[in-house]
Amino acid sequence: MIRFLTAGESHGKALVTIIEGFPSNISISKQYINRQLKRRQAGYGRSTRMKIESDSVQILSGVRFGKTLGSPISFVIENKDWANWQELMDTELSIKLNNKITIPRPGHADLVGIIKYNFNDIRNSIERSSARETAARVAAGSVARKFLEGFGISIGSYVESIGGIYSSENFLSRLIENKELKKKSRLDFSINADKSSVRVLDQMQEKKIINKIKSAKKNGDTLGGTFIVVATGIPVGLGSFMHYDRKLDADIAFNIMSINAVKGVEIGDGFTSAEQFGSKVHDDITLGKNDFSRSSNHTGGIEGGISTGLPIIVRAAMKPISTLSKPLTSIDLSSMKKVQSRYERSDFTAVPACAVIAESMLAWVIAKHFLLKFGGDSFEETKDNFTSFTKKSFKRIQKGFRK
Ligand code: EPS
Repeated sequence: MIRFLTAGESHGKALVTIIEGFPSNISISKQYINRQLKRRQAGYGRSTRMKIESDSVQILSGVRFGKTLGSPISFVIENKDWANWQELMDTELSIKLNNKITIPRPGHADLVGIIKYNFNDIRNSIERSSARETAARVAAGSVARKFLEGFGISIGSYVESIGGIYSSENFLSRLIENKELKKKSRLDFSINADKSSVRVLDQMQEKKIINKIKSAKKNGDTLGGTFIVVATGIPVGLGSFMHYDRKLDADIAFNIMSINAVKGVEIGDGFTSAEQFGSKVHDDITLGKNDFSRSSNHTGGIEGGISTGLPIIVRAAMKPISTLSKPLTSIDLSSMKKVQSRYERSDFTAVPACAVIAESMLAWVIAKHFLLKFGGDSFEETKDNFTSFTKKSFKRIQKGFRK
């Protein structure tokens, strides 16, 4: 079973990732991971912090001559901004702070964090709850992504809406109706989304969104949005209905919901399907040359907690960033009086980045269930197991049911 841990505070020295459980002989390079880190940093509406950071990974262990060893893989991503925070984030000094943070920002982890951990400075809540940590997750997800690419699995995303501004074209319904993604492993829409400063697929929509972000900035406000993540080239049989915690859709929902500020996750056309007759929702089973398929993909590629072989389609909602320069109401903990909330440098929107982080988390979950199904200590062994199953499973069913 693969697992990863991250460590690091937003303005501490660095972020650390430790990954365990991948087979040996997966090709991986610093450049490959850095490309994903760069995608995560992009997007109109980020804070000036993104001008300071240019995330790049140092591989400390688990890789030799560009291939995984099967041993724990560890990465470090430096926080360049640490140079400006050294004294405030020192691990040993015990300085008397004049600038302790005493006013919790509504919507953030500030208040719940200090109560839970008994802190006397809100800075201690802010640092680890910051979405800066997601850079370390993208590093982990990049190893999963590279591994899956070796089996023809691709993962991509696009932003569906920001601040309630959608495209006039419903690309998601085309995905669900199976009218896109004819080629198994190319996600052209994701490549196109990368060309947009807010990762949308429609230029008119992009213009409207940028104007809305500008007006949010002017008014000291922030915006959230929705995004779609898709994985193609998935074999049948990832996940299981045997136990609640082995269901692929449940695990995806957990992993996507774990991303900072994500408040909703949907697989396929989850919420709209609740309004329809069953005849409009369930996907007819069809027969290909050597496999089964479906006429449409309302289930988002998962039935009974198991992958169907069709693209996995996930939609998620990110709430607006909680730090507003237009103050909300809070309580100053040093006086216990009602005050206006404080402002700290922040993003105005981070939906484009969130979609890239969600790609990494989806890659991670799929790699996890892929290895649970196919196992293997080396990439070659996993490949043998995978090839044997995908070649033989359909034939076994044909033979087993033949009268
Ligand atoms: C974040 C606040 C901002 C973001 C940060 C997440 O950082 P700062 O407080 O230093 O301006 O830019 O995101 C990142 C640094 C990043 O790399 O994504 C927050 O409060 O979650």
